[in-house]
Amino acid sequence: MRTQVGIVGAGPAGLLLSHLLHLDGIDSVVIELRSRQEIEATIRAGVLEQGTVDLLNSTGVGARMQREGFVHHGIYLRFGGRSHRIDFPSLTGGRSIMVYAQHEVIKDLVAARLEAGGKILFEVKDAAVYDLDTREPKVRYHHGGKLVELECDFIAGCDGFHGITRPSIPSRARREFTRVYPFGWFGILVEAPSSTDELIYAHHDRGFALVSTRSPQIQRLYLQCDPNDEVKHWPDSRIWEELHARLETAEGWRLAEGRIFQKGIIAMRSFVVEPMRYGRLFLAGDAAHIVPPTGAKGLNLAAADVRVLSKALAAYYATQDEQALKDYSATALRRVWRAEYFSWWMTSMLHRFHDETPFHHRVQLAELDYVVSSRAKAITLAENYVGLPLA
Ligand code: RFL
Ligand code: PHB
Repeated sequence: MRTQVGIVGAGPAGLLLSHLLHLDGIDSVVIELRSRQEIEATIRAGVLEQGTVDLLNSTGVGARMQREGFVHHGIYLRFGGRSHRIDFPSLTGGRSIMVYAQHEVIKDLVAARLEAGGKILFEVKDAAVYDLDTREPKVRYHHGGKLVELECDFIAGCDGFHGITRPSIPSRARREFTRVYPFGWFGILVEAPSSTDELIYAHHDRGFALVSTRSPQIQRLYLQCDPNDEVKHWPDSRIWEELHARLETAEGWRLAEGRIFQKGIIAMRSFVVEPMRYGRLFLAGDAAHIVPPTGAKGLNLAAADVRVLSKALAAYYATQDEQALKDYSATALRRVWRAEYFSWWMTSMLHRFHDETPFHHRVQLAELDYVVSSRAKAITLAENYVGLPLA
């Protein structure tokens, strides 16, 4: 079997890359470990930057998001028992964000690819990539009981943080940067009316809490927890007690409770590999970098990577000029490191650290106070949250 671009992983990075390449007349095959049903049901991100929204709209896969997603014009920072709104449009020249779940984006991209005759192979086993430093890189895998070799011009490693493409780069040819945080997030989905019109990021003595949403009927809530804790230690009553304590305000705000139908614990890390290329293998999305979810940047970075990569591949096929491909890693990494910085900053400002001194706690509160009272500092938060320009 042969294709122009072999794509490992049908997450947002792999599917969007395949879609963008198709619009430029470039053939690709996507191979995915999991079933279609599974990838379309995995609960992850919820916030799309303006640039991601614009990209989905301008490439014809935004119609359902426009109908069913929710545009938010700000967020609340809550600390010291009070809420403070950060207004995005007035701080960023009119930009906003969209609340639309990642698995809905996945459904839209899978449908668009299959409708256009695109090839996505689900439930592929034992994927491995070979001959990366030659002009004929290959992907080998088992599919439907058969061993398949896929010959490619290029391979895109879009297989997430635990995938096989990044480790296929010889260790002497990559450098990795890691920070593991001493806490995790306990995330729940709840059947309840929303308690707020916009997301609430709360700093509290007992730890961070976040109120997000999926729809007027379904709410998404998180609270800072021990990363090694287990879901079984968190009966519903304990979750509500903790959320109420961390979110209550002097103004008497109340969190609406409801039936909790999903619980999970998420580890928090910052990670980058450099460069994002080895020979004819290009890494994109979580395969190349991870951010803690506090800045809502992971999915958006994946979209930004594949936009740069698809343009570089299109330039190569149009003119045989490899310059944009040579620049891919440096171009993508510049944006990646800025998002790494923002996510690290938001995480550091809002969470309780186990080795924190009372001094550190006061400094966090002073920084939050500065963010909500200085236009300059508020712009720093707002322009990063709505997303830096894609170019
Ligand atoms: P993904 O989504 O992990 O997809 C990788 C795909 O590759 C497949 N795969 C393989 N396929 C074939 N062979 C192999 N050997 C394979 N190994 C793996 C996997 O099955 C999978 O389908 O990576 P991608 O495409 O780079 O996308 C990245 C995003 O998923 C991620 O950054 C975001 O979910 C992060 N994130 C958020 N990002 C945002 O922009 N806004 C948010 O609000 C936001 N909230 C979040 C988040 C991530 C979270 N979790 C669970 C980590 C909230 C949470 C709770
Ligand atoms: C979510 O809705 O899942 C979500 C929102 C904002 C974040 C992280 C996750 O910063």
